Amino acid sequence: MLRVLLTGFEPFGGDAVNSSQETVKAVACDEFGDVEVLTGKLPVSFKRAGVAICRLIDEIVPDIVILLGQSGKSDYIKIERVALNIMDSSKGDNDGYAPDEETICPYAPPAYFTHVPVKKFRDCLIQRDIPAKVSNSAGLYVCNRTYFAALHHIAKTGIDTKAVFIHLPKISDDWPVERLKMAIELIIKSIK
Ligand code: PCA
Repeated sequence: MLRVLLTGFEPFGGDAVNSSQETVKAVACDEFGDVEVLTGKLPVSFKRAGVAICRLIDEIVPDIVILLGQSGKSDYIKIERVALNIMDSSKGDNDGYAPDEETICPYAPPAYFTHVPVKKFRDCLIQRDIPAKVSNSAGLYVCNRTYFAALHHIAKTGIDTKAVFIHLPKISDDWPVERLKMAIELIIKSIK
């Protein structure tokens, strides 16, 4: 049985919903046979999101963590390859915290790469006409911070868990929740 931890974020930046959390809720309703999907909701907070994801990983000890986030400006799905050891934001998070080129963890490497096959994930979406690209920067906001926390925690503890971050477009006519859900389910099925 493959154990998947799937997380989304609460809304931020004045939006009423976050496409990542809506997708998590939609995927959670489905059955996957021999895949167990456990879910979590993360705060859009530089200070609290890292602790929250590490706690979920410790509790669930999944084979793979799929972190979802919303990328407002994107009209395709982005499979994120890298997490950088830096946070920066002029507009601030949901706590009003706005780090200015701050290091996330002083004793950690400058970056972590995911161990998942990012091109394989991208291709399984493109084959089904779902626009997707590999991205080499998850930004410097809370998503990157959370991705870094997950990859650093996995490296530090030595557990046999993989992690990947996937940025989703906002929900729209082109991107209804059903389509986002289908994309994430295709990726989950490709892991087996
Ligand atoms: N997107 C933001 C944080 C939460 C989310 O869904 C980001 O890209 O950092």
